Amino acid sequence: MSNLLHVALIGQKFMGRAHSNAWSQVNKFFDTRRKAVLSMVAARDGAELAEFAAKWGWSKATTDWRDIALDSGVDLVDIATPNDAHREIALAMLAAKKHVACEKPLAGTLADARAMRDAARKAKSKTFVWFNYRRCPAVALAQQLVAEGRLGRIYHVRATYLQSWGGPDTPLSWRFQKKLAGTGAHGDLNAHIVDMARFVTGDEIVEIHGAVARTFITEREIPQSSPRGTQAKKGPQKKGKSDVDDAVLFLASFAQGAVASFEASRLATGHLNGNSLEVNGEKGALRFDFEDMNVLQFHDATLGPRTAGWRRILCTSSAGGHPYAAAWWPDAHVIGYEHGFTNMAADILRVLGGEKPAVPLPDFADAYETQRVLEAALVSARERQSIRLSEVR
Ligand code: NAI
Ligand code: SOE
Repeated sequence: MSNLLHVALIGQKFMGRAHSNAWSQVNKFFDTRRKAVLSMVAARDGAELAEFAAKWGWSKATTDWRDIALDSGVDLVDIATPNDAHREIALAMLAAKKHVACEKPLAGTLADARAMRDAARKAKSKTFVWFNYRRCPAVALAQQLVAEGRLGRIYHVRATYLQSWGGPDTPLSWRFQKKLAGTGAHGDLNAHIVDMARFVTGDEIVEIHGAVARTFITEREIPQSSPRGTQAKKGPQKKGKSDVDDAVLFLASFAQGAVASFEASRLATGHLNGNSLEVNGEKGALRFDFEDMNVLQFHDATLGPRTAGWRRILCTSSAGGHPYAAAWWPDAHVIGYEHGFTNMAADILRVLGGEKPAVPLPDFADAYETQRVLEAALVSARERQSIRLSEVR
């Protein structure tokens, strides 16, 4: 096995930039056995692609992702395209014997996600899913503390992912179209908090007790395409159907008895990227809020009422063994959004180099379990009844 991992990326916009940054930073901060090489990038926007490749250091660029499947030099394919494209690309890359790291949600639909899980089962190569919030040191520490039994029996999981960018003035994009995205806030945001809740508790959701899915805004302006460098013409704008949920809320039970609530919204005025999780157990409680992402709050109930209380742990101490802290800066020199992706790239390199990741990585089988929970919540909302996960295969 070569100590180099040749990476190809598909998609060059939001996640394309985040992943390019991760792959280009990872060898500088982490001493992994295997090193990333930025080999090829593919995306639809041919006019911007050469500039993007040069800026981020990708050696080759193509507007046809199939070129990557044909390139025997590529070891790992990183999929950062809209959800509807995940399945076709992942299946082609697994067939071409590439490792695959796919963006979340695994797919827009359960059927696509199942096909991806099944293909990964048969493949010799490895799969990964970019549930990046697992790799915030505070979330990784939460997972470790629960696994060590510091919370004891878990009673409650309370998770919300609140944003407000999806108001009526936001134009139509793939994110609002069912055929491209699958769902709206649900697959986009609940996917993250369901993954985080499963990851931190190490437990599985077995029943959805009830759910509500709401589309508040049913049509949006179609953005007018304009030649590069010119303004789009003003005038009456055409509207298109916005047919995904803007918010989905649901209640659930975990196998070991904990009860849980999940809420995702793109219309939660006052919240920009409020991804938060609280877990309450018999011996203590934990809470995380991405808008203060370096901090894990821990309440150690075993201390007794005299000294127990919420403790604010700044998860930046390498001496304290905080996950990923040793790779970055001295204590309290905090990290940001992009570091979660670099931490994930490091763990992918570790796994593919025969080393242990800092904390477990989700693969297609794992992400399929999250997708089943999402599907069960949608069925529960549609049928106005509780759904056992065993009914969703
Ligand atoms: P975007 O719209 O900003 O970029 C999509 C890119 O995919 C564009 O470069 C486009 O040219 C390319 N593309 C689309 N269809 C393609 C095809 N058939 N072949 C090749 N390239 C194609 O989308 P964004 O926000 O980057 O989202 C991409 C994926 O990442 C989605 O699955 C989304 O859910 C996920 N995502 C995950 C985040 C996270 O926190 N982990 C954050 C944002 C997005
Ligand atoms: C938009 O809602 C978005 O970019 C999601 O797509 C991401 O997954 C989330 O992490 C941040 O918000």
